[in-house]
Amino acid sequence: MNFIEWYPRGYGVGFEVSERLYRGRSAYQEIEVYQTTGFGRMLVIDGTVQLVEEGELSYHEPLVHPLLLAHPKPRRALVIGGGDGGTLREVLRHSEVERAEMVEIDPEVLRVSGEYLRVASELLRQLLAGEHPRAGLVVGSGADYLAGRDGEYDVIVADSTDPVGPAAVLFSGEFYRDVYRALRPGGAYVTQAGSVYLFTDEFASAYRRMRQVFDRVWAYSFPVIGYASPWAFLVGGKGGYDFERVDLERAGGLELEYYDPERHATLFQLPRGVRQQLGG
Ligand code: AG3
Repeated sequence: MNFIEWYPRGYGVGFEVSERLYRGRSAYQEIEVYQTTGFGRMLVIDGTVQLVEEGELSYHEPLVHPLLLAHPKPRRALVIGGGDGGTLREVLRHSEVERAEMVEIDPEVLRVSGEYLRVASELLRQLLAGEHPRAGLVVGSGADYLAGRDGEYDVIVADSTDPVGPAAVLFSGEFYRDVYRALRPGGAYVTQAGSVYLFTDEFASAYRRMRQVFDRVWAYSFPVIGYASPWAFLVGGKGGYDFERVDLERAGGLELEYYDPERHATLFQLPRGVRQQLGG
């Protein structure tokens, strides 16, 4: 049996699966968990692959660590979405982070991830019980949570589904303005931004929208297991934040498997045509 996620133009990304372990409809979306034969369990939302257990680090590492290693002291962190817990788990590996919050809109994603996936089940249990010493959980809309906040966070990480459905608001100019205001001076924001080749228009328009709001914007990509790769990411900086300079000493303690801080500059390699579409 196969599970295939269909992207535009008949491009598919698939896994051989032995069974479906869960399927349910929450107030926001359809959630499924499959057993793949080669990559552990797989979380699928509205037919799109969110992660495979044996490969999720190829997404969570390049999403979280470049942003935090380029910040001199990321003390306060916010994760928007990421209800499986993988993004917050990576954020908390940075000992500079004194306090992190996760705002997830869909309690069913938290429950199903905790029950079926070995991504961050102990972390999710602690969050749901309000027992984590450095992290807190808010069940609600990230956009509502951020509106009106001013200068509170050093780093904000958005780990959302694609820019259609419940996450569309997280790619709007209004949301980017709220993010910018919520950052402390020298702070920065990162978001996943879709498939470089298959969602190029969405990627390019999110890039341009972010450029209207942030002081500096960087586009980068990484090959992610389970997604139509390379996958795009966008960083928006406030004030003097410099995404091109990472702290290699701090990086040394992280024992990374995919993202290589020594070769940080390779993140910025984008196909020539895509660069042109972004506008140079
Ligand atoms: N967040 C979703 C990434 C987007 C996947 N899109 C797709 N397959 N079309 C991943 C959640 C992992 N914490």
